[in-house]
Amino acid sequence: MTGMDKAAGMLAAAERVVVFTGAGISAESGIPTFRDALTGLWARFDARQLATPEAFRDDPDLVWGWYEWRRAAVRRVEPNAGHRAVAAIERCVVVTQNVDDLHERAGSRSPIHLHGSLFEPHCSACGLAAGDLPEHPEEPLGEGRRLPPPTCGRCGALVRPGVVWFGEALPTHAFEEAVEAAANADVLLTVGTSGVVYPAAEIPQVTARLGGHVIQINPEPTPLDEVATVNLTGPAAEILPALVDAAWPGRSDGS
Ligand code: BV8
Ligand code: ZN
Repeated sequence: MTGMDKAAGMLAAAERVVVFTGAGISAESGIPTFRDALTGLWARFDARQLATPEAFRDDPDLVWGWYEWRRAAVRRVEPNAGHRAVAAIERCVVVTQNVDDLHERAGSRSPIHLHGSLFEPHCSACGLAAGDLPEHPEEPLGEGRRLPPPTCGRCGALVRPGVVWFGEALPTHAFEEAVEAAANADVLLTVGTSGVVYPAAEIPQVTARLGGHVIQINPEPTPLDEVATVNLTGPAAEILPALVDAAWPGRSDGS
């Protein structure tokens, strides 16, 4: 029996399924992963240096420009067959570390965003949601530009990206919901994450600890190999449709 057959059998028999995703599921839509080297204006940085409150405090225009460049990039791409296969898994709970909206645009209803979203900027002081941001006429923003963040309509402080930076707490409700779903899952698919950022990387481990099966989909080994019942090695846009088709023939749109 191949790993795919084993995984498909587990998935078909599961009552409660969680799909836990990282940047790798958006790679085939053309969105660089977090570990991909940064380019252009930000080439001299590691993403982990820029995705911090300190970086925004020290150079808000550089950091805001990076997030606006990423937001514009997401708006220009489409969900891929991996996102669509996840949306074809009925009643699954999607828990994502990604800040893009590709799961939603593929049809997954209310994915849990552990690290926030590019589309929910808010005031860095009073938290007021910043509403719709201006689209940048020069889209695509070439290799990006420094951009001054907008200021809050209520208190005048700088608007910041609606993401969780390193050193910041995850949204409590989202994390509790994710842990609860992972604890009750018969099967958790972990897709396209390097499994090194905490506490998000705890999620697949919760399922494994409580007796659920973890199926990992990734082209390369990660620390989550330790807790995976099955490792399906390869790209998400190829493996996920094949897995959904094997579990429920004809359900994924396969493309
Ligand atoms: C917290 C949003 C406490 C922003 C992100 C030491 C010092 C300081 C902190 C720490 C430390 N040790 C531990 C910590 C905690 C820290 C942490 O874990 N650091 C790591 C680096 C060790 N965590 C935090 O700071 C968290 N907060 O701990 O707060 C606290 C508590 C109370 C009160 C106050 C504070 C917050 C972490 C959240 C950071 N924000 N994102 C933004 O996007 O800009 S994290 C960011 O990186 C992503 O969101 C993602 O979650 C994470 C990892 O990225 P992945 O998604 O895994 O992507 P990656 O690029 O790493 O890997 C891609 C994978 O895809 C690879 O495996 C690749 O093989 C695979 N792949 C490639 N192509 C494909 C594919 N897979 C499938 N198909 C393909 N085609
Ligand atoms: Zn404000």
